[in-house]
Amino acid sequence: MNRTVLYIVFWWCVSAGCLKAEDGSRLWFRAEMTAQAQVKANRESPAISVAVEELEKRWKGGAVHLSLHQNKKLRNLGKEGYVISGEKQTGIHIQSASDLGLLYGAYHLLRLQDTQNDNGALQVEESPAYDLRLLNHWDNLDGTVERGYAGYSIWKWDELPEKISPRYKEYARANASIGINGTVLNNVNASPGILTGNYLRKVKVIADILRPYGIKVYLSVNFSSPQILGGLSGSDPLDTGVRRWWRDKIGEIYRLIPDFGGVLVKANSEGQPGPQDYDRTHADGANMLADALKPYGGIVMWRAFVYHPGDEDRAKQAYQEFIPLDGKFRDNVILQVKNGPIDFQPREPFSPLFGGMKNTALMPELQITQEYLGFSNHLVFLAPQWKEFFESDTYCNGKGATVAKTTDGTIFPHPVSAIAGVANIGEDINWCGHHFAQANWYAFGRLAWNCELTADEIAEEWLRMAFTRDQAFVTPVKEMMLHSWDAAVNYMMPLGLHHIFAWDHHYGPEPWCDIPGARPDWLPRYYHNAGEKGIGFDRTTGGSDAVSQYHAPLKEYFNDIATCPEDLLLWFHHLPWDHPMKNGRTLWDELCYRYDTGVRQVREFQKIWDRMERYIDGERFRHVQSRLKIQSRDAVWWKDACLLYFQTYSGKPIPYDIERPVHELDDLKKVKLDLKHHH
Ligand code: GCV
Repeated sequence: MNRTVLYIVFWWCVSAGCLKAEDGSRLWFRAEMTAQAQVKANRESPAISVAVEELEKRWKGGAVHLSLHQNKKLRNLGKEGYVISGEKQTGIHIQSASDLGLLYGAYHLLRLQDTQNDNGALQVEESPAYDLRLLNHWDNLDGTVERGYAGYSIWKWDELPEKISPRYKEYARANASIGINGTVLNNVNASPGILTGNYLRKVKVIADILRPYGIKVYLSVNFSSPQILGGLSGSDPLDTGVRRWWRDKIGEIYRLIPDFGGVLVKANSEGQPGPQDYDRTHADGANMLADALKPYGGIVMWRAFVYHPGDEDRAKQAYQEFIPLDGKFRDNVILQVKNGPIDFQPREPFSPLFGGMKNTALMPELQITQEYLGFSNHLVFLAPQWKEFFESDTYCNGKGATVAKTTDGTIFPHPVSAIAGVANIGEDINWCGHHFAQANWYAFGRLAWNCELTADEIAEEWLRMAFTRDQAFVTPVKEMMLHSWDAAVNYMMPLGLHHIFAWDHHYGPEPWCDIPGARPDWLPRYYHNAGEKGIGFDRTTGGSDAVSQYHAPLKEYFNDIATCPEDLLLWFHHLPWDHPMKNGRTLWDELCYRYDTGVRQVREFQKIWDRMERYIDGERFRHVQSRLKIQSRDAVWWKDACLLYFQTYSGKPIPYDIERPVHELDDLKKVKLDLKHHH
């Protein structure tokens, strides 16, 4: 072919869309936008325009009618619910009592088209499990992201409000398509600067872009803002001047952003200021902000992530702090509680605050970003972890009182229900660092909408949209995803071990870590307690008694070695190395086998992945392949580090039938990664 012909072929390809880069930038929107569907709506609104446009460009079936109207059935589905009926070829009807319901209905229909083979007669009725489904960005104003592994922040504060990154709209669309309806733009370790007029004008621009997609903006606020920004002598929540400052500031925000969602607060936690600095309680602090937000319908999300160095078991402290305040919060305050009692560990029992606080609205906080799960190097699909959490029985109301039911309004009705996920989004071209980390963002949204979906269903949907519908690819890769969390727990912290990470950055093992003068509750030894006699944290009635924060009969189950789930054994018990496990092995041997299993699982993932080369694009294939190599090496690193270190106490051989260590403990102790984490 001569040059001219080549050139023509090239441009034909570009215009036909066949040269799209498979760099992950399109997320789960890889289907063509070339349809020309007939779409009609009985009303107009910015959200309806988005719905119409999405359907016109992507729906490959008969006419779609969107109708916003009120009837009993639609009202019962709530303001975001919808009904879809009809048949693909002859025509579809989407109905809702609100324009946002129509938008969600449109995305639902398109998802069916993108993931299902058969679109026969449709009869769908949906409404979300949680009212507020939020992302929390731990993004700093200087563009860095705390615990972010996908590059700098997507929020370009120095360019705003003049320059608008095209990513803001793509972000809005991706979130709306999975039902996310709110976002906290900045880090909970909050700079007071976010509340200056200068920044609020930037925030307004983002809010305006997200609004048609049904996404409200929220901000993390620094409790000392009245003092730092307002020049007051302090920030005592009961001081009239302080209260006035907040009222004025909140009023200023609502003049710019009339549908501003509210604030998120990390107070008296890890060095952040808070009401206790003035001998006031968390309720005093939260209620002050709630009063300022109330006239506008805004909410306060007050975090329960508090712990102090001292003799008390860290796992017990949030419960001790907040249970006495149960019922003392305003009705527009929601306590935001991490899934587990410590801190997003690879595996934790659920926090006993769930089911413990009966007169205060509680919202779960999940971590989408993989702070403790190999950053964006490890492939770890988190839906199985979150499902375990949602389905955990708190027994607060007899059997079947799952965490989901205690928070979604089923057992404790409160004015609003909510859930948050700490985002894994950054400016990387593929958004999340690892292509498969996108699946965690996706899964969070889907579960926040419907926590009864299975991890299997979510993985299947995502794979079909993000890669291909070919089952020769989807089936094995889905299996890999569904086992990936289990694998990570095995090679990092099996049997209930927790927090044995490297200091500060949390990438890699450092069970030996000892920093002179460091807070003991920031050191691994505090958690594993390994010694010649055994290993584990005794949280039984004879130990720290953390078990007693759970309802009966769960506390008895956890307390008794015979009934404590082995996956959480060393979370609740300190046991001798030769403690007999249910399968007849000793604890030491079982620990060795679990670490070894984790390594073998990752090697299996590599084999699965390499077989997939012919089904997908080379670009993403190679990227994931290279990350799996890192994960495999890291798994061996974890196994060797933990087993060789614990062996110095157990004094027992690593069972001879498992792979031998390939590292020397002394060498591993010298590993110091230069990874910064930004406060
Ligand atoms: C935003 C953990 C993380 C911190 C994080 C904190 C929190 O301790 O390591 O980076 O700070 O949790 O959730 O507030």
